[in-house]
Amino acid sequence: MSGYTTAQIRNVLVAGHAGAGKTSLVDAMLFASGAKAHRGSTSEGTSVSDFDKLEIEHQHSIYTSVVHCDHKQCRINLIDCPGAPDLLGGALSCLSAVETVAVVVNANAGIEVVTRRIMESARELDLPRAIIINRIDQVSAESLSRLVETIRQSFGPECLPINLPFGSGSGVVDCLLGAEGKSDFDTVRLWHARILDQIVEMDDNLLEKYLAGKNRITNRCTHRSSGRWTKRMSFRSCLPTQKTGLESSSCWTRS
Ligand SMILES: Nc1nc2c(ncn2[C@@H]2O[C@H](COP(=O)(O)OP(=O)(O)OP(=O)(O)O)[C@@H](O)[C@H]2O)c(=O)[nH]1
Ligand SMILES: [Mg+2]
Repeated sequence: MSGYTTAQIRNVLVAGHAGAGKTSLVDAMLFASGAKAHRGSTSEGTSVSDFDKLEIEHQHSIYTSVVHCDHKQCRINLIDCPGAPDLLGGALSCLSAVETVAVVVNANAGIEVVTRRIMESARELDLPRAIIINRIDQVSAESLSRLVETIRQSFGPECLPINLPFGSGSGVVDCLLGAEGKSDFDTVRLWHARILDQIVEMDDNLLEKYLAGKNRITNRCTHRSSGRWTKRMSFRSCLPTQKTGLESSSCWTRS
């Protein structure tokens, strides 16, 4: 690797319960970023991350693998961990090597044992966490909405979706910078307002503008302040992998 400064490097642990779709997500990210010309598939035995003979045979990750892709002048190192509870040690031992933990949740199964263990351990280390709700094409908008509420009850009401799904999970709409657009559940405006409320709490200048009138806050301000927000908050997201794999919908919470 060359040409990247330390500030341009992101180390992200991709963890979560077995079958949540971590390896598929990593394959989708490698493809969407252009790191791979073809999208790997665990079920077809062509995954970049699950390349071992046993992994291909069992269609589950057994070993932790490190892959990377480049995005917006950053080198992103992705550490894909096995999600079987017996292999949890693989994920836990990587926590000290990353700055962010992406916790993938299977929308079909909801919060599972490994989800909680990883969330707890990452919180103890004060690591920002992103919850990615995956396999959203397999559930109804109602159950997805219920899952978001369960996540907020379990991990804190500060968890807010950054994107919401639309078109029966075929895509997502941005709630961080946009307040318009259609979603399969709830309005984008509602979640955008909640995110904005949290962001302005951390920035006095922005709070002043906010109190003077919401329309005085530009996307540029929101984006700039959201950087500080992400450093002080944990970051959680929902991300459908069946399309590009890089669209995302996210929630945030205090550590
Ligand atoms: N329908 C649908 N299936 C998915 C999605 N993501 C993953 N899958 C399927 O879910 C199964 C499990 O995916 P993996 O990527 O191997 O899951 P994992 O979290 O890496 O599992 P472990 O390695 O065992 O921890 C595979 O059959 C994938 O094809 C998705 O977004 N939609
Ligand atoms: Mg895997």
